[in-house]
Amino acid sequence: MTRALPDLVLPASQLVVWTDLHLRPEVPEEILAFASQIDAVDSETVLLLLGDLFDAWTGPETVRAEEFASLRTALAGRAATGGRTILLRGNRDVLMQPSQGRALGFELADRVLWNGSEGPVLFSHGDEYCLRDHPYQRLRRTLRRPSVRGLLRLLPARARAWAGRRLRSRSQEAVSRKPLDVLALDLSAAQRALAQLGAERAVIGHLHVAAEHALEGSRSLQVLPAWEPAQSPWTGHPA
Ligand SMILES: [Mn+2]
Repeated sequence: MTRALPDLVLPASQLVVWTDLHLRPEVPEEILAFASQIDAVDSETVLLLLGDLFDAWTGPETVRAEEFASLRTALAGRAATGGRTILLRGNRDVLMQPSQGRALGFELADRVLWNGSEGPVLFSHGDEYCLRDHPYQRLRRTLRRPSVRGLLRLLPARARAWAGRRLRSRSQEAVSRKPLDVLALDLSAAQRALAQLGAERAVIGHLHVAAEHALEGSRSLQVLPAWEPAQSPWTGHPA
């Protein structure tokens, strides 16, 4: 049993997309760099983040640190001018709740569909296609179980932070933005998702290294690289 957020259909607007930022208080210069990149996105453009905005989201206390002040200000400023920001939950922010996203100025979703100039595009974090990583898929199912998430939310912030650190040290991506095993990717899972939703192209993050995979027919899967300071975003024009 998993509880997925409903798919979101985006309007015909310009998109600016980044993924896998893995922001953490230990690297404040990256938080500052990303905050200025947010400030540079105009309010007509939808800012879409494909997951893992935070290196480990354990609850609202994650962003209370002084190091995150510039990010909080940038997100709130964008929301105040009517700019739309959407975060797709990655494996590092899977415990985030929609109300917690709203409090920071963004919408939370698991998948979004967008009608681009080159056909309908399905955006998601991409871990749902990594079916060959069996231990990770077990962990993913556990963390998405409403009972487990409810339990985690009841823990005091300090206990959650401890659990988050334990989880990170056990995860194969203990190093932020380290390349993940591309062999875990099951292209037929992406193919099925695209066919179901009538989309032509899947765009994901999660693996941290840019790649392009041809699927059946004219369909394709694009993996975006993990964000780095000063990296240009993926941009797209609506149909
Ligand atoms: Mn990641």
